[in-house]
Amino acid sequence: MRIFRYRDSGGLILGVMADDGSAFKLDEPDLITLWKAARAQGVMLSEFVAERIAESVPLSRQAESLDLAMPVDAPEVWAAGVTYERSRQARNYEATSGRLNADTFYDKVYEAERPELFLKSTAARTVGPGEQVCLRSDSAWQVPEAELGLVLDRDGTIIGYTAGNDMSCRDIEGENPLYLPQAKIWKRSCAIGPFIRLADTVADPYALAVSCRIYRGGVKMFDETANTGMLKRKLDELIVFLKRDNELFDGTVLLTGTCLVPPNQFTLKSGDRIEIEVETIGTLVNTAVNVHELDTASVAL
Ligand code: DO4
Ligand code: MG
Repeated sequence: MRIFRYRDSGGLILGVMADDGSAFKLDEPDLITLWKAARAQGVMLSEFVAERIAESVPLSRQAESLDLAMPVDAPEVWAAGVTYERSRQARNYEATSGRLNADTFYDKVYEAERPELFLKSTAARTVGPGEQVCLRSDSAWQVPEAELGLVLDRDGTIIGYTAGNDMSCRDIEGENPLYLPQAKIWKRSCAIGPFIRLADTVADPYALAVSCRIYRGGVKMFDETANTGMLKRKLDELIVFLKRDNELFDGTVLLTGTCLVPPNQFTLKSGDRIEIEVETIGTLVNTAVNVHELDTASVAL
């Protein structure tokens, strides 16, 4: 069961896609209101939504053909780093000018009890499906990072799972790790969506294929798939550290780290189409543009 939002003439509408693919409109304005209503009744969110579906007529269109929007207004997006071996290798490469097997702080954080967690984005910097993500003007080595996203409530309970893109500048981070905020945070450097699969309908979050595809002028430049089974950390472990002495807000998204990195020679260019797919959750599609080319009037691809 997957939650989404779509635009129609009346504004943003909350919807749910049932397992057979049929889509339904929900009366609640957003996921958090829905979550609270299920909690107030003491039932699982999927049960609560299933009852609604049973009483409703499906929409005449498939969810994918609607004008999909960001599925939740995440007040903050946090991200975990170096949670996969592939990310550790890539970070070591960029930090040591290719001298692999160097013992770096990335090796240390990969093994340490405390995970790397950083504030990735705020609501105003995060975009949804079909929207443009931006390329920094002072970086010559930029990549998307395909990541499983956890949608959390204020207690750190996982409401659902989504797909996320942690846009990253490898040259800026590689030059000096203290530049991490600049390598990670700028205008439209984070995308999430389009679907949130309800947590209580995911049998095993450690068995999801994650794919990243990049197209340039219709030509596929990168296409790889990994699996959340390769995650070094447990999701609960990441949440425990995120919550520690910290205040979380309903709808916070925690990206769990990338398991896919394009070849070292690759950098994103303006016009590239980025597809990030998480198995059973959905495919997030965005186009990269230079900041000065941003088309704020256009939200759909
Ligand atoms: O250490 C820097 C960030 C790494 C990261 O974003 C990732 O592993 O996904
Ligand atoms: Mg990342």
